[in-house]
Amino acid sequence: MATFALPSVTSTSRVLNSNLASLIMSADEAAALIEFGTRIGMSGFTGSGYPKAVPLALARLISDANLRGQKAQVSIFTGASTGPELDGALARAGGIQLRLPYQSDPETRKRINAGEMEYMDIHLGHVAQYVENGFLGKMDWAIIEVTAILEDGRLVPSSSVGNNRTWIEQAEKVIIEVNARQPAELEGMHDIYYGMKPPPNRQPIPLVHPGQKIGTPYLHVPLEKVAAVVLTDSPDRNSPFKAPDISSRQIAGHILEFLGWEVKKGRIPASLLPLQSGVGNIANAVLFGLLEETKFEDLTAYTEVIQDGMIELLRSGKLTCASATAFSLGPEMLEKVNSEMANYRDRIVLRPQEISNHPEIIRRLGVIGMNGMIEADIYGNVNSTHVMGSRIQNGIGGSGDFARNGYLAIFMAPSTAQKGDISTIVPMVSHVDHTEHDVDVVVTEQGLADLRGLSPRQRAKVIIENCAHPNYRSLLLDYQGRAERLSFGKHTPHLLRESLSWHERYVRSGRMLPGED
Ligand code: 0RQ
Repeated sequence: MATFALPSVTSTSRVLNSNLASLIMSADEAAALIEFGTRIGMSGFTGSGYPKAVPLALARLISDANLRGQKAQVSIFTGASTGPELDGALARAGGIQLRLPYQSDPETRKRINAGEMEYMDIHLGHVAQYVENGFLGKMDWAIIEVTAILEDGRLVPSSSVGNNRTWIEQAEKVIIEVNARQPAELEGMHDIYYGMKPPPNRQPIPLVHPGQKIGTPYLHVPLEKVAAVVLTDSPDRNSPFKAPDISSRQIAGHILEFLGWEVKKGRIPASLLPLQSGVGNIANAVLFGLLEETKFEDLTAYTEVIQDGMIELLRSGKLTCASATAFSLGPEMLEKVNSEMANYRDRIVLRPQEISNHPEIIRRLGVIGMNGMIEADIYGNVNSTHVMGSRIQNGIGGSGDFARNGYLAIFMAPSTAQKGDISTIVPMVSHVDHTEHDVDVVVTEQGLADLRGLSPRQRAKVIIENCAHPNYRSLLLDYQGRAERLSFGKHTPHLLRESLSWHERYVRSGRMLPGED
């Protein structure tokens, strides 16, 4: 069971609507309203803006019920990953039947990979319409963290927007957590678009600049749907970013040099095109690299998460505006940003994830997508999610939304993992998230492979020469040479019995390199 204490809060100053104020109750009372077996849409995106009290109380109820021999579980849908009080507590209680669309919690990951929990890994930009189309069944509950409730009942969103509009609209009943720890200055930073009609009546989304606002700063909730209001006072939880190591700095350096060439060739302006940067330390290192780079000015971002590096870019004035669906800050930066939130209100826009990740807008703006990967193969297929083809790490997140639809899809990773026992450049990926058709550039600390305009055999040469670690380069060249001679077809040459043998060897012996095994 979880070890976190429930926050004790009595302040009602952020609940200005008297009807909703009359529904204030404890997290335990609110959790007791939820029936087991239900489908719950919760707020939360990469450790920001997730409900922090009711999920914990629900995990306790589930744990008690399971101890009594009852099989108590719920299905949890969110924006993306959350925090230990949500994913961690509910997973530990054995309380999650189905989880989607993205997670990064160690306990949840363990249970998914043990086959004890169902997990659907969905493009983040698809979730709202999947639910609205009815593909995922009826939503029973929405549990949404907000910053405040206004007199007329409108909700001031908190540090993430995610799928909150959809959960509130689709769920039968709503529980609102009002978190006094979220800065009141968040009011005005959000842009909730309510203009999305279902096909065949869908209209163009009128967004042509990353900083533009096309909706309203507030979430609307039909007051009769609200079953409970719970007061909290807990911080968002995000793991600190590691200081960029040599390998991340080298990867960042290759990308910046490449973008510099693109500017020189006149293909993109010196302000680049709107940047999208994925989760993780390497993505953050690229942003820090941009900070030191003098060639680029007046940058913009159209992305999912505002990380530490992006805040530094905003502070320096290099980045003029950033559009996202959530903050995703390390603990120190979180404190700093929360204390000066008003400074960012005109330069940061937080939107629903169906808009931050919308293909129409990403294509229109020409976003440069930079995302981490688990592995790439010699033809440019990318695996972002599954270690050795079967063990999920996090999920595809928004990487596919940006890779397929952006101006440039860049995938990056160190050339080896697990102290060199794994090559991240392999003959054939063990799971495919981004096909060769969606990948423009592969980068490791060894170098960068620009795959645009190359046939599969040409791509293989560039990826092996530029990106593979020297310990694996000759093995890859040997594979590719033999495949070119012996393959059934010569367009994308493969030796089928051998193509996944590196993974098979690792699973068997703990190393991809051939040895005495
Ligand atoms: O394992 O934690 O046990 O040390 O994977 O890898 O190198 O720390 O890199 O934090 O940037 O994560 C792809 C997972 C990279 C991430 C991935 C092991 C490695 C380590 C983490 P340890 P690193 P990062 C927008 C976009 C998909 C979602 C996405 C990710 C751990 O970038 O989840 O892009 N991307 N969203 O050792 C075995 C390999 C490995 C490997 C790495 N080939 N084999 N293990 N690891 N490569 C944001 C959102 O959508 C929310």
